[in-house]
Amino acid sequence: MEKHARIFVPGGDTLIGAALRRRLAFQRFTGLVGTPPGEPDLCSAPEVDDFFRRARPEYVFLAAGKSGGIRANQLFPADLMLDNLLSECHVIDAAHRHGVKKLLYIASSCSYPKHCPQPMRVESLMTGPLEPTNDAYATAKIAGITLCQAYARQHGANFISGIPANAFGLEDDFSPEGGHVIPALLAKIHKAKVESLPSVPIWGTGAPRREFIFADDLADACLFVMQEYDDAATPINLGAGEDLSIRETAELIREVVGYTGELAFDSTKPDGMPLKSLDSSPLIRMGWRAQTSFAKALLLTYEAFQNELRKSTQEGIHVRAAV
Ligand code: GFB
Repeated sequence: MEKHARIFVPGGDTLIGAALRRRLAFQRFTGLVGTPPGEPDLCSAPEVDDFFRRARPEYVFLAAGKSGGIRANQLFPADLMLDNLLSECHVIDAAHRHGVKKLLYIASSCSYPKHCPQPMRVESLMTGPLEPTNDAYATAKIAGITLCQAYARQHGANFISGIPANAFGLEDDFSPEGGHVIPALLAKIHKAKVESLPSVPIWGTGAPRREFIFADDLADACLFVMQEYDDAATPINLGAGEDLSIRETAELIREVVGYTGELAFDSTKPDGMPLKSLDSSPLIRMGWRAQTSFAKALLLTYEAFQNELRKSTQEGIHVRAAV
């Protein structure tokens, strides 16, 4: 991928899309096209087609598609599934018709069956029922993987797929209801600390295990596979190898925030997939390594949350003053 190549990151404002744009800029790729707010409406086929005709991207990192934590997936399965299906179909088809050299589709670890041998290998995809709390979204992500494979088979398109571990990071969704576990707990535990609450509710039993990857490391892995991996028939896992229980995760977050209250596990709330650790040995064998320790990534994410809180409080003050 040449430094001046025309690169498009659909979903440029998502957690992963923003990290990708930051990583591309850091590595001095100067040819980004369609960056927000200039990104086309990915749910509109004519807008996507017109954009590809005008901008003629050569490489596409497909990070688009609404996502959310376990609660968001329970509340809005249709919204999440439709947004991901429409955006991936429009972008993948336009990429083929407008001669994109290579496309990387970013899927999700929930694409694996609920009960899957651990660590999860791509051979296990579609070998069993999905986790019910996110089966709609997961089906859309599996459809994206399969559509890339179909374009590769039918048209010889160099469209590869990456399956990331649970990503978190600077541009995360910190909303307690919609966010994934790390941003949601950072926000909840921070609030408990500020308001001196005696305890914080943690959903589920704390027993499920998750493999996490810092979004900036995931972005680096995406650039790596875009340049080094060409097996369009076989998705590649994008993991950093850190797998810990939700209880351990919550305890680490409590430490980062400096909260001294209790963590109250609420087993009436869903656990989701019991285990979600990835076998990323193909990526590791190719020489990629994550650069950010989990502790450092948690700290950076917490700082980003606090900065966002300060900004929204100032805006709040500003808005009140303007009224
Ligand atoms: O990150 P999370 O929402 O998504 O939940 P999944 C991970 C685990 O953390 C679950 C527990 O066992 C939750 O019950 N948890 C505890 C919490 N407290 C909280 C909390 O306050 N908020 C949240 N969100 N979780 C998602 C899929 O599954 O993984 C998405 O639903 C996507 O579709 C994503 O695939 C990568 O890891 O369970």
